[in-house]
Formats: sequence, C-alpha cells, structure tokens
Amino acid sequence: DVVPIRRALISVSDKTGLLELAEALSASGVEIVSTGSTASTIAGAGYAVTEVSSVTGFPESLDGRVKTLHPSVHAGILADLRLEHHEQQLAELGVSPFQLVVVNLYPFQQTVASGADAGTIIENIDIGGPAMVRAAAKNHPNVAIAVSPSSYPQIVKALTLGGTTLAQRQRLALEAFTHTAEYDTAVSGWMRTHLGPRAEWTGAIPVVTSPDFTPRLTVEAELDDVLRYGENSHQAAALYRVPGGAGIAQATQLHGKEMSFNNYVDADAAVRAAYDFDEPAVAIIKHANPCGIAVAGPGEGDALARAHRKAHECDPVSAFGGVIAANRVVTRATAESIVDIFTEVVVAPGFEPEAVAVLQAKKNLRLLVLPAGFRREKVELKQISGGLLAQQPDGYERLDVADWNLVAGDPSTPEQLADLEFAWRAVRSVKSNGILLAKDGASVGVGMGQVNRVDSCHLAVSRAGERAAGSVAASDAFFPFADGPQVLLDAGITAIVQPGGSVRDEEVIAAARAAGVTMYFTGERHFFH
Ligand code: 93A
Repeated sequence: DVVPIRRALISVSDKTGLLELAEALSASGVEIVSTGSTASTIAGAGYAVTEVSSVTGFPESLDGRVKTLHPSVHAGILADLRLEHHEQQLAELGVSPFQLVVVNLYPFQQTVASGADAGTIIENIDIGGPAMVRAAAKNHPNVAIAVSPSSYPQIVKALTLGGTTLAQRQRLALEAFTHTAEYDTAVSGWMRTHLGPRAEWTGAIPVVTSPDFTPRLTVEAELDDVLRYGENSHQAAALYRVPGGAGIAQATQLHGKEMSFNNYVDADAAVRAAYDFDEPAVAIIKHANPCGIAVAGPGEGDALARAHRKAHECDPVSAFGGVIAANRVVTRATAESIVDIFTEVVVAPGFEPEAVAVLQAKKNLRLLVLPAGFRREKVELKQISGGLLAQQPDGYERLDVADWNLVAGDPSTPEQLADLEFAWRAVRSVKSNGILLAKDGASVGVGMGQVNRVDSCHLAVSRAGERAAGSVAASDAFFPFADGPQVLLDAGITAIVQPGGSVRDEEVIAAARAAGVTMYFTGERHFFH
C-alpha cells in the first residue's frame, strides 16, 4: 500500500515551507505541476516546474477564478489506479496521474478578519482549491493530500521511504475534509451575518387591522425596514408598519443611532406604562420591564423633570442603558435631568427645541416623537407556532377606586389611596408575577417576571430597601398563600391592593389584619406576559 510519488500538484496561497518541499521533490525526481504564483516561486528558486496551463491547454483566466478547474487536472487526481479501466482511460485521454496534491486555500478567514470589503472577501472564497483537496482526499488509496505546511515534513520523509503509506494517506484525507468543512463553515457564517438579513428576508407578517375585536383578521402590514438584526445579532429581522397606524412603529426619529429590534420592543413597553397616567408621567424600561415609573405629583419646578427624577430614583442601577417614555412634551429641565444618565431611547409626544439641543450632545441617544393622535392598538396579537392569539389590551379604562372592597385595616387616607391607585395602575406594566411598591406617586421597588409571587415580593422589597417601610404595595394577581403578603408586611408596607379571589383569601386577610395593614380587593386581575 505504499504509493511512490512521481508527479505532484502544488497550489498554495501560504508559501511557508514551499521551497524546502520543492527541493526535496526535485531531488527525488518528482515532476511538479503548479499554478501561477506558486509556479513562479518554485521556478524563481531554480527548481523545474510545469505550469498548470500547459497541462490543461487552457490559460489561467477570469482573474484566476479558473486555474485548475479542468478535467486534465481532476482526472489526474481522481483516477483509481487499482482499476485497470481507469488506467486505460487515463492513457487514452493523455492524462498523467498525480500521487501527491499540496493545496492550501485562499485566506478567507484572514481576509474577513482584516476588515476587507465584501468584494475582496468574496474573491477570497476558494473554489478550485477545495475541489482539488476533496478529490485527492476521496482518492486517498492513490493520492496523498497535504493541506498545511505542517504536513510537509512527513511528505519529505515519505520520499526517503519510497512513498506514502495507506494509513498516512487516510490520516491526511481526514484532515483534508475537516479543513474544507471548516472553510465552508466560515464562508456560510460570514454570509449569514453579512448577506443574510437583506438577501433572505421574504417573510410576511400578518397584522390585525380590524377595528373591533372580532375573529375577522385582515392581513395588512407593509414591510418598512429591514432591521440590522433581531433580538440577537444572528437573527434576521424587519419592522412592519400598519398603514394608518399611530403607534411606536409610526414614531419619527429626531436624533441618534438607528433603532434596533430591542429598542422598538422597549419603547413600546415604556409608552404603554407612561400613557397609563393622565398627569405628567415618566417610565423607564429595561428588557420590557419598568425599573421606575412616576407621576409628577405636587412640588416645585418642572413637573415632567420631577417625574423623571422620581422614576430614576426607584432603581438607578437598572435605569442605566434604559428606554425612557414621557407622556408630555420633554422640557429642557427634563432633558437636563436625563442627559447625564446613559440612556438608549427617549420617546415622547414631543421635545422642546432646547430639550433637543441638550439631548443631542449624546451622539447615539435615540429621540423618538410619537405620531399625533398616538394610540395603542385595539387588538393585541401574539404569535404562536401555526397561529396567532388576539385579545383586547389591558388597561386604559379609568379605574374607579370607589369600586374597591376594603377587606382589612382602616380606610386609606386620601394620600394613601392616591398611592394605591398609582401602584395599581403602574403594576399593569410589570411582567407577571408583578409586585410594585410605591410612595408619593413613584415606584420604589419592583418585583417582576418571577415564576412565583413570593419571589416577586422579596425582589420588590429588596429593591426598595429601607424605602419599603411606609410604602404601599400592588399585586397584579391574587396571593395564593399568605407567604407573599407576609414578606411585604414584615418590610413595613402600610397598605396592599390586589384583585382577591384566592381560596385562601381569608388567610391573606388575616395576615393583613394581624399587622394592622389596610387591604383592598379590586376584583380585577392584571396579568401581563
Ligand atoms: O479561484 S479559484 O477558486 N479557481 C481555481 O481554479 C483555483 N485553483 C487553485 N482558486 C484556485 N486555486 C487556489 O489558488 C489554490 O487553492 C491556492 O490557494 C491558490 C494558489 O494560486 P497561486 O499559485 O496563483 O498563488
């Protein structure tokens, strides 16, 4: 199974070790066939070399795209000389077989890494090289394939031993196919991120435009923007706008970096929260959850700036990199309150010119103006595999505290009732299970998105820290056990508002009574997922 080397095909981009190899091959009387610059390097060092074009009778053409892609080359690599008729056909065709192929490919990965433009990168996708590598590896019973200079020493050694062994050619073949597979993975990876979204996005997203909540769905949305990417950089994404809509999708961008997929999602959540209030309000959103919601309330100076300050104080750590929505025109004072905090997006019904001047100092900060007559959709959609779920949106009906049921403690003072009403509104912008602690028209601790209510209580209390004592709490759904409310009571909460309706309501009420804490049932739940 030893195959003596008489004829070698060499075509390498990386010329490392090339001359040492050529020297050894020449010394052993091996005929060397080579492409363009490989041939001139070998010839330049004084070794005999045959140009591949004189083998093919076809010039290297199309800027080198066609060099070795020729039957005279590939028949010489692929002939299985264990078969008599292969040998016979080669003779008839006047093709000499190769026993060694040495190829390393165009440096695709290095070209990408160098920051080259797409045209240069595409020219560095090797076609002829992998064809030779794969052909030689397939035909390893007859041919040895070397894809890297690190394999040259064993080839040089094989020359002294009379040829390559089958085991050696098998190892080299495995290495070769692994190499071309990795190469193609690099090419497809680059194409996915650089050509994918624009080239591949053909999806149409159905959107309900029916004004009433009926089972009738009309598919009516326009592909507006292909976004840079989706939630993550490997996901293609696009924005569809509903013609005639007046929401976040129709907002005008005044300044800043291009809106991303996540920016749209968070801006929508921020507006949902801020626009649930009639008085000046600000919501700060991170990952679709509020890390601060506040209304202006009584006080000195600019009302919206006060609302922002109060919302920011709720959780300054989380507010870093957040999306801010206001339900009033952003004033200069509000802009000054925002500008020093790293923020992704500010969305509002408008911006005073002085506010724009202040915020424009941040090059990347996106400023979005809501369309006139901004409104939320009358039907909310959620895609599931194979279909859509549709529902009327929660919130916005003006809740009436007169309908609440006092189930424990003393009736609230007007101040406490105002905080309870604020908390009850604000908690419906919190992903379930949601617990929101509030004081003086501002959230002071938010526990969101936990899979049990007691953890949401712990989270809200720990975020509020010493502000938990004296605040009021809202729970988006009933407490199934007394353990959750007990966490709130132990932290010094003065009142709780929740829907009620648990089979253990009596235990929950008893816990509130024992702590002397006021509790209202609203009879209405605000899950939000
Ligand atoms: O452009 S190619 O895909 N077309 C070919 O026919 C071809 N043959 C060899 N690239 C081709 N090659 C590659 O050229 C080899 O894989 C090697 O990387 C390079 C060597 O060319 P030169 O000897 O001119 O430097």
